[in-house]
Amino acid sequence: MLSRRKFITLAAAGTAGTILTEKAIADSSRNVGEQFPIVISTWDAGIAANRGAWKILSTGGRALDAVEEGVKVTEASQNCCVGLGANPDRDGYVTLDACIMDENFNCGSVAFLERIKHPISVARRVMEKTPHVMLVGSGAQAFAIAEGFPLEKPELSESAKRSYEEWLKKSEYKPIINIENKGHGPSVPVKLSNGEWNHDTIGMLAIDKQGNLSGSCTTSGMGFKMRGRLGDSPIIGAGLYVDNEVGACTATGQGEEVIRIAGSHTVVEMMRQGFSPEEACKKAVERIARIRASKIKDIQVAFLAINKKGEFGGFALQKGFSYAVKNGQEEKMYKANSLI
Ligand code: SD4
Repeated sequence: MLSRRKFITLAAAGTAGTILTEKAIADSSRNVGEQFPIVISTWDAGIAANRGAWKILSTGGRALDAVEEGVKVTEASQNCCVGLGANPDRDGYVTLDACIMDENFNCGSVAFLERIKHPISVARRVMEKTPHVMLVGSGAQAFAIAEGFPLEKPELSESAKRSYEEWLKKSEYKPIINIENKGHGPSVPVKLSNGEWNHDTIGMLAIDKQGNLSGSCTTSGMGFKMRGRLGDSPIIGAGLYVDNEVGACTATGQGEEVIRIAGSHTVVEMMRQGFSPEEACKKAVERIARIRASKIKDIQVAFLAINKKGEFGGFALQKGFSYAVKNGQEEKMYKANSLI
């Protein structure tokens, strides 16, 4: 977090802008150790992912490590929507996108990555070991292999195989609104053996004991997408954004709509202006609804945000978006409000 001394230095240099007042510093200091650490993540799979992150956060670890370990739980779950167990593109290949961002504007991203189990960890290596932010496709895969990540077999999971076969019957190429309990991506929603319905992204935001923020986002993208298609999830500013002086945001839903308004960055800027996390998410959803007015019945987008004080909130275009929260006091699913 911004220390009092650093704030005063920045203010004297005229670079702190209107971000934090003395009162805000006092407020956020009070929250350290009481409300922090905290981790929040999108959809029902967030509960298990948050527990993965909590192992690090509860022992005083860094938010960056927590958001990596947390979403690795989801990536490793063969029954889920994220990682190599997820639905393939329309040519039958699973292609994965992920990004990660820390409290110092360091960020890394991979996209169109095949046969690597933990794209989030490759994204972190891009951030830490290259001068770049983003690697894609065969270049990202070659980098992952050089970094020691095993190349997995090009096999679909049992559930992905079933839904792909079902999808092939009609080969309908149309994004489906993602609503938990109704499914997303496949034309036919697939109920998983653990009782959950599929969707295909997890975004996670955490604040550690020290009050520092980080975020991660990982996805297989929209099920049965066109080969080579990227959504918002690996794009810093769209699927994820972190500003340690203000807050963080992650997005889910139809990535094309999120990219159009640089969604997560927009939400963070709204929080900078003083809106609460939920209000900021709502503003971004309203912007999409306004510019895509003729299409909104066919679109789902949702944002999840947290501010520097640890206040959190989400908002979606359509009903059905939920998110998981874990801190010292609670472990809980929240249903987000929606515009429609
Ligand atoms: C994408 N935003 O690739 C992702 C999809 C998603 O739940 O969030 N699905 O556009």
